[in-house]
Amino acid sequence: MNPPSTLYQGLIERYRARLPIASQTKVITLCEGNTALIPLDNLARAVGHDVKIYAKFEGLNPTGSFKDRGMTMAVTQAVSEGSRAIICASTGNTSASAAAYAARAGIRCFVLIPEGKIALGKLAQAMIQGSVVIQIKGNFDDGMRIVKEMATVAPVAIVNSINPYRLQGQKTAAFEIVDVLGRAPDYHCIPVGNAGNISAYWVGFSEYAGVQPKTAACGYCTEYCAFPFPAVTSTRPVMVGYQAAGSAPFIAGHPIAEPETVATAIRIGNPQSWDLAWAAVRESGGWFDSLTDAEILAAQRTLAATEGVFCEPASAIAVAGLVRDLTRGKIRPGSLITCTLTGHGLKDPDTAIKQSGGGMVEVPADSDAVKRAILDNL
Ligand code: AN7
Repeated sequence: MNPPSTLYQGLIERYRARLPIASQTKVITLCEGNTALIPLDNLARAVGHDVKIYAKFEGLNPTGSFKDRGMTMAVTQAVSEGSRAIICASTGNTSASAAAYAARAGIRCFVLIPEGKIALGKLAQAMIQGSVVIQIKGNFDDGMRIVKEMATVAPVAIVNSINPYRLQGQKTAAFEIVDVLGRAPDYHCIPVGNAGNISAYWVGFSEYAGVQPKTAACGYCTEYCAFPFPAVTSTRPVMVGYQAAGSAPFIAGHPIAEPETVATAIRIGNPQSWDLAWAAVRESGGWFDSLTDAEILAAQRTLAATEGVFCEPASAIAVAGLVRDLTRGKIRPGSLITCTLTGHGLKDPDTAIKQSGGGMVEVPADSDAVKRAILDNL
């Protein structure tokens, strides 16, 4: 029986005409994408500039991060090529997403994670979704190096963002932003780790403007979808990428051997999409910058406490960065700004509880005590 025509069937169905996928291919989907674009009016008011800020809340994807956009494409492609197993290195979210799509497709999934440096929620996802979790005594970059080797010695398909289908799926977030706003934003602010997502957004914004990005080696497949696509809008945003200070190779200008940050999702020293990300920033007239862990955590808190939007630390860096750049005048007043909140706050409950300042009032189980607690805190 066909699904009802009103059912949202995921981003491949929605944007099929712009994706490299054959019509007969069986799609592996969890109905990812179509995430909310949430106005951050309290935040804009607090900054005091005449700006409109929207958050693309990618934590609302089925496994709680933007990775699902790329994973539906990568796993669909891998299965269509006959793969029976996939593999990835991960700081957490990629493993959670890969495990979910592999479960859905009925294939094996191997994930390499850095020992002790992955948020609890992500580990729980990878484990219960039946992937083989391989914890290495090393960091993400070590894992990435080993995964690339494994693909040459074992029948496993890599689903990290070096897989071009990943970026093709992830570019749809930019499409959705333009579709909802009716135009491209003036600035798009985004966290940068392995640098796939900033590259994918640039491809998406460029395609919608009818422009092929100069460095388009990200999975264009002329067989199923080739330029020129019809333009939907005439402009592209300035792309701004933010990194954690202890893990900021794009600021240093070279890989970092021992990256460190509380935002474990972006604890990456040797980004694989180095050239693509630089191309996105240069072509768009944008920039990279870094923020300290304290600034990242403060932004996570502010966003949760003043907008009710709970994202993970790595995502909050986009808000921390855009507020600072607005204050400094790098982002012009009057602008339309979008930012990507890449993952849900529930991914990393430990960090949230630790930094919420023990906001709990303990009282005996009687109504007088509770009443006092209420009146004291009104
Ligand atoms: C929440 O899961 O690399 O710059 O292995 O989980 O495209 O790498 C995660 C990356 C930002 C950075 N925000 O995106 C992984 C992994 C969150 C993330 C990033 C990640 P890229």
